[in-house]
Amino acid sequence: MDKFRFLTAGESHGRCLTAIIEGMPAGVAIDPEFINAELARRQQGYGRGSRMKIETDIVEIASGVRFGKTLGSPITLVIKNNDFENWEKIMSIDPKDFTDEKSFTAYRPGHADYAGSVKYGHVDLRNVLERSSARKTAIETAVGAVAKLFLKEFGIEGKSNILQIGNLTENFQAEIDRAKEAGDTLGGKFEVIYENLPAGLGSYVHWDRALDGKLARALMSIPAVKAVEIGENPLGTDGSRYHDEMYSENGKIIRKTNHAGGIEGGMTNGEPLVIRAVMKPIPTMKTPLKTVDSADLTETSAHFERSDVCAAEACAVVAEARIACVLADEILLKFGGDNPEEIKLWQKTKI
Ligand code: EPS
Repeated sequence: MDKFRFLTAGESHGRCLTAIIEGMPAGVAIDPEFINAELARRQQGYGRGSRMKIETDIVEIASGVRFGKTLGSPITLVIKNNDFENWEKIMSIDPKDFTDEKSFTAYRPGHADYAGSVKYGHVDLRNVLERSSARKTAIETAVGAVAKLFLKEFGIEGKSNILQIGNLTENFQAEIDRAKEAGDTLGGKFEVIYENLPAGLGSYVHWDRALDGKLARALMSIPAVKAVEIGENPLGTDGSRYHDEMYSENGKIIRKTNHAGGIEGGMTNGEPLVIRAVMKPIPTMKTPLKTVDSADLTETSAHFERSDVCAAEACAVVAEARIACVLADEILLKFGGDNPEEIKLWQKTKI
């Protein structure tokens, strides 16, 4: 991300989650209620765990916005963790407060615990859990909501749909109830669709400018996402059916299909962007998996505190946010400009 940049910070049970966004032009309308509505969407979905009953994620905008419009300066976002009041001592920055209450050493297979402890030399796996937790996707959703408000200035909007939970393409709730009863978890598949994109975002000239590559990276780095697919699954389809034929109508090029999902040659082609992703089942499980204790290498059961049974609906909202950030960056890369009026000049051209 070259022009729309951001950094996030914050632990799952720390004081707060924070982001600084840099590169947002001036004059973009920012409605905190829209950001909060996106945060609420991320907290919902059938199968979420008890942490969501504690949190009501609300954004505080601490810089970069005045009287409802961006200033062009860095935007600071903060989301308070309500649960921090129960964890203040455990998450203290002061060595005098040391406690091993809430420490754990039984790796959760499938989570970051083992590789994270090897990498950073943490003995207490809590030190890995706190940042590897999907809790950080709350602040990413807030950043994505700011990107969505920027895209809205140009009529670009996104949405998502759940396609599959576990093995099922309908009756998701019964499947989630079954997994919950068994102390198990479920993954899922979802799609994200963005409409009204101009043709020519991304590029074919170099691998790191290809938009499909940037989108895949943005989605694959969401915790638990294991596969990304743009457009229709091309396996088992002849080229004559797969590719979207072109027609001319009233001086405009039109397509009757969109199997390519709006991307050709690493660039948007003006059709809706359709991107699908698969989330694996959450690895923090009530009926724990077999594992090894890092302290003495004895076989034991994996750590369990609390978890979601299925977070695919939340993951889809996070994916919308990540894609919004990539698209905001691409609009700025292609059209530049320091305020929406300058950027909108492209809409007067025939792209
Ligand atoms: C999450 C907050 C976490 C988990 C979940 C996602 O809160 P806690 O660990 O306090 O219950 O509910 O994260 C995971 C299951 C995980 O393994 O990372 C959130 O805000 O989305």
